[in-house]
Amino acid sequence: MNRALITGISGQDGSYLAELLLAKGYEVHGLIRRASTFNTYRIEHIYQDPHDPGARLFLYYGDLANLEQLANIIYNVRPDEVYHLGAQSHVKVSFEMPEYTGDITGLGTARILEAIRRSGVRTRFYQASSSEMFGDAPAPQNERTSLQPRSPYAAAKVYAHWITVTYRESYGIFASSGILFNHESPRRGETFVTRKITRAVAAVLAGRQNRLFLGNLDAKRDWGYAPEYVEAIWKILQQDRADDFVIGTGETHSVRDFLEEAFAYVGLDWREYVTADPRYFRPLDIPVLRADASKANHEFGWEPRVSFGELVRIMVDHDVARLGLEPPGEGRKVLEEKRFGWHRWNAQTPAALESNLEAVW
Ligand code: NAP
Ligand code: G4F
Repeated sequence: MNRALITGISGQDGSYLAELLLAKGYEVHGLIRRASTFNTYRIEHIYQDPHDPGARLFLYYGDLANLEQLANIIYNVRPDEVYHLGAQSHVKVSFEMPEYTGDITGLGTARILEAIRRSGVRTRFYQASSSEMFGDAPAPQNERTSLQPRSPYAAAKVYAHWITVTYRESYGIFASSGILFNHESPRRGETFVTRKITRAVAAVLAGRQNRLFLGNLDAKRDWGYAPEYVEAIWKILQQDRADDFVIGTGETHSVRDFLEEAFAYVGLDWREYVTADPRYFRPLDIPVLRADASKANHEFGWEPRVSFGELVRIMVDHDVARLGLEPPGEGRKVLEEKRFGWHRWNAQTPAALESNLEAVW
């Protein structure tokens, strides 16, 4: 039985990856942070009592700020694969907390790699690199594009990316990076723009909200469907040699396009609800991200199956259903028809356990 350790298992990608690996027969170990409130709602539906002799999911308290603790976990678990997804992942927040972001998102990777090296455990390592690292570099961006970070988050990810390459080349560790473009889902954090919009669409329909405050509507992003991206993450660690891969759809859309698609899907006009708010603009933003994922396609046949319009419908359907209303249903149909196997509509985040906090970023 393969054994994997996932940092960031309570996040969007970590929760999908844990589901995928359990479906593949892995034993899955995950790092979670101690909090005074529940922060494990995304993995509640796959939780297993560790006393159960058949249990294959185990959770450990830990923090990316603490090398000794990470080294102990890696030494004791002795994973075959480490998926390092944990990070302070919000770009706007990184402008408010640059030092913390550098510590967790940047140095956190160095700590895990050093824990692997010191423990002497032979394991494959995955680094969650980001298209945000490309910054101003012209689109489409691929593995050879120069890195021109434009946020403290991006600068931290560039450090993490290069320290991964350094450990691969210095110590022969099988260390690979996935340079992933934006990927979204009903499990996306509520303060990222796509989820903020789809939650607002649902709240407007339910009569709970009549204003949506947003920042830069001109920014263009390459948005894909998160479960397909965790399939790519797994494939990256199954290659014969460690390497770096860009993952994205190759299409780009503006925040305005996303608004148009999401509100029109339920028969609303976004212009009647959206107001610009300076607090959501960043000191610097990236104008356009668009992936050239031809290397991943060539090396292991990865290609996205869910289109931009389908992604929007999946997310709106989920958020509408979450408020107890009947969704239009096209998104649900997409998931039923495309048959991911390991991931079905009814395995979405349990609505009742979701955070009720309003988006603040
Ligand atoms: P996410 O939902 O924000 O999840 C981040 C995870 O990291 C959460 O489980 C979080 O725990 C954990 N974490 C944060 N600080 C930590 C700390 N100090 N110690 C231990 N764990 C900590 O992010 P995601 O969207 O799943 O993304 C996964 C990774 O891919 C991140 O590294 C992100 O930067 C990167 N990435 C994401 C995208 C994207 O579009 N989603 C694109 C490119 C790269 P809590 O639940 O307790 O907060
Ligand atoms: O949804 P966002 O916050 O995602 P962003 O900044 O692109 O970062 C995400 O993708 C990266 C990959 O490229 C990841 F590495 C990172 O961890 C994260 O997952 O913002 C998208 C765009 C930005 O241009 C932002 O300025 O939407 C614009 N935007 C406009 N109004 C807003 C808002 N973003 C947020 N979060 N909130 C707004 O009200």
